[in-house]
Amino acid sequence: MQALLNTAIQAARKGGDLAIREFSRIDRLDVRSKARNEFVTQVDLAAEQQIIETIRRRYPDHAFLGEESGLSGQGDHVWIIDPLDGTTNFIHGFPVFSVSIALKVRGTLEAGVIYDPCRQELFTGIRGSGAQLDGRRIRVSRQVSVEGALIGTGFPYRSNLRWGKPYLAMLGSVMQEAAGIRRPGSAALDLAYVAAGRLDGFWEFGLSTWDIAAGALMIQEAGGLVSDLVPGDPWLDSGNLVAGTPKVHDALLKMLRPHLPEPA
Ligand code: 2AM
Ligand code: CA
Repeated sequence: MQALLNTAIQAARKGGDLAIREFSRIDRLDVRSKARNEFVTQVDLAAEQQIIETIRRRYPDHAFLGEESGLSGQGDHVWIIDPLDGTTNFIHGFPVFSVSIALKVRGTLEAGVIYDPCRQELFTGIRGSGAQLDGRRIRVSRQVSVEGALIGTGFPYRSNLRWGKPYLAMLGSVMQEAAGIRRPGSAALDLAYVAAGRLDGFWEFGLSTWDIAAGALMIQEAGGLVSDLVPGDPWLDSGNLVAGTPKVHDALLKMLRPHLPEPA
């Protein structure tokens, strides 16, 4: 598994380096222009192609599920790739974004890499072997309650706006207890921060598999918990998830679920 992870690390660094090179040019484009959106779409695509090529050269039989290119190939090994998580930040020149790569083998998440090219921080995890930041073991924080905790989240957007009302009620509840709430804009990086103990908990609706696969594995390997925000709605497919240290996870779940709408 370490050899597979090393290839993913190489690919993530390449993708991240490409993004950061282009990031320095984005300031020169008008923030509202269509050209800017097209430019970012091209960066996403180019980064994803570079990541896939790097892995495919080493593992030609593996399959890929990329945010940009969808599913290609088939087999036991599937690489789940978000080449640029935090696109809205990137478009606006806001330096919080990441590359996320996870490996599923016969349906089980086995390894993950999240690379933050702005800070050059590399988060990794292998099932059964723990999680690391730049090669050093990381663990979730020792926080035991939402009171005093720093909680990460993301707001529902467009197709997830149906969660808008319950989400605002949840935000109200968490605001009353937590030391602070952060909404940085790259879900993959938020999850890596939970694994590293920088955030004590996290919740969001409507994420995609490529946003969360690598980070969720890291949290589990760092001693934390990840689970379904909506009962019976598996988090890896629905993207509705709660995560945190074991106690913060449980407390968050208890605080958030009462605000969910009644099932139809
Ligand atoms: P993205 O940057 O790759 O799109 C932020 O709430 C998280 O939601 C990010 O991980 C972001 O990933 C994801 N997301 C997906 N679609 C989005 C959208 N239309 N607007 C904002 N965030 C989106
Ligand atoms: Ca994403």
